[in-house]
Amino acid sequence: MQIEVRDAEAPEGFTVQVAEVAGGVVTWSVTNHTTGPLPLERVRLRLGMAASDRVRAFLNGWQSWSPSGGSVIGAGGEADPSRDPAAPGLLRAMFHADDAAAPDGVWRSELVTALAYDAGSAVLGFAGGAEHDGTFWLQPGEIVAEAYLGGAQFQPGEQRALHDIAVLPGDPHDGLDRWAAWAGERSGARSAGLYPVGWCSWYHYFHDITEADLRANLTLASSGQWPFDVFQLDDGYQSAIGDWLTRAPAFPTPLDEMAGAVVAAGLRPGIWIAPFLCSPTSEVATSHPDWIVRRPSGRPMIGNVNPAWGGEQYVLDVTRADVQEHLSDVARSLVAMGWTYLKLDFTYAPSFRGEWADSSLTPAERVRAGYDAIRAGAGDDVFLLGCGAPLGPCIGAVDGMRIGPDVAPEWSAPARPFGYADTGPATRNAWRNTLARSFMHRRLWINDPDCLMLRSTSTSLTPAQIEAWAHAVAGSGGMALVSDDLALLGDRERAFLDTVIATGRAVDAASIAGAPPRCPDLLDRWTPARLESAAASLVADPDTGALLT
Ligand code: 9PG
Repeated sequence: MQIEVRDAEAPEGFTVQVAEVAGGVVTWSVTNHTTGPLPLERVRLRLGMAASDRVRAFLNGWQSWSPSGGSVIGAGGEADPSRDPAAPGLLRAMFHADDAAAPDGVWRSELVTALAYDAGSAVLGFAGGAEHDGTFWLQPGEIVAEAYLGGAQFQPGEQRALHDIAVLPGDPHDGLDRWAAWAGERSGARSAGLYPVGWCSWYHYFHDITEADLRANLTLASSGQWPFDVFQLDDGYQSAIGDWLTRAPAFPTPLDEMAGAVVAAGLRPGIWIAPFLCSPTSEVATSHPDWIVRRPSGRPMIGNVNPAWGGEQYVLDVTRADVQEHLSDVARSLVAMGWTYLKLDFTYAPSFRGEWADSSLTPAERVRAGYDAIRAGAGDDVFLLGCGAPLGPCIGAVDGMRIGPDVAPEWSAPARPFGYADTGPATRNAWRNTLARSFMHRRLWINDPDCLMLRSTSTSLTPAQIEAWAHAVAGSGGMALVSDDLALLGDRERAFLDTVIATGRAVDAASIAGAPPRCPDLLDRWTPARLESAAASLVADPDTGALLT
């Protein structure tokens, strides 16, 4: 398959240099050639490919929850979700790097893509994403590689190197593995940690978690009955979004004592924070109004709207030195209390368009600055789990990465009036990304497919769906966290968990040894059905969750 560089496209005042096309790697940079400062949204490289009416593609989403799967570029392919006229701009900004709606007849894949058509197949991928995001805009006969800089200010004469782009002809599964190994290496991936097994409070208790629930589960988890290392408290303990060191009334015990109780039970304390968000009524927002970034309109930036948190949530300006210090302090304090596993959620927010203190940074650099501040406070040994996180900017920053939407006690998501249905909490949505992104495991980080759901009551998952999802978690080699009230699980679930973990460990070991799992039907359908590895083989009907082997 021939892919050649046709030409580069840059806005007035900028020039793109394509310095080298060698060994399948395109090296490029961009310069502000004027005598004044200029903002840069994006530059593009047009790559030609042999004409073909129908191209099958792996479309990768931008952040943890962005849907990823196989589609057809051209007639018959499901359109990019940004084309839904009901989809609000906030969701486009939340689920894509470039918040522009896709043009008619154009599809996008972010950071990496795999393509197959009449004349051959290839994988294209950026070397990383810490300096800017990367989007492939795809249509039959043309691939446009876009470096997204989101309006970053360039000084007069300033030149910036852009992330290299690998073009890897040949088998798409081999290509994805080679790309992930290369990008991980180039971006200093932290992918060598232990296989995490544990418990998480979210998917049974959700926001209603109390200290009493947590302690009841800790008692069960510590009784030797369960093979857990990590015991992770999720959303619900905090006094407000943004105030991570003070507690809600349902959590009377101070956080350091709570971590101590987890350690005393022989487990590693984990805790959830959404470090870049804050509630308008939080202590952090009311005592530091200048820390909140403004939208171009001058109003405070809204990073998420969640009724359970009291509605709109603001975004901290992670480009300010004092905010970075605050983020480091929060992480340092939690670690000093004993919480050595931090789940960092809703971390897409610094990529939103706004009046950031340092206007020279790209959206990707802002996200990374936030993560780097947390790492600086947490230290090198703490396990950082990215969630709601842009993939590219986080390679090298996180130890674990959520690679899909939330599981739920149901298989399919209810329809939503505002589009992006495939991002909603539903086990089927988690399944899609877990299979489609399995090649990233142990190359870019440790994959977090999201939690196992083992209970047979307080759920509308059928026994077959519970089993299919557990096999997907195991077959991906990714993290294995249980998220049920442990009192609801009996000997059968306990024995099943043992087999799931044994398989998961074997798949993980094979991934480390160089043979990660593969999704053979990745390019054939939007929601794949198959996952294969040296240690496990899985086929299920993704519409029903019924296992087929
Ligand atoms: C806690 C949860 C859990 C879960 C995370 C994340 O689009 N949304 O509004 C949206 C809300 C919640 C959500 C994902 C998306 O879940 O993935 O594991 O930690 O937050 O609130």
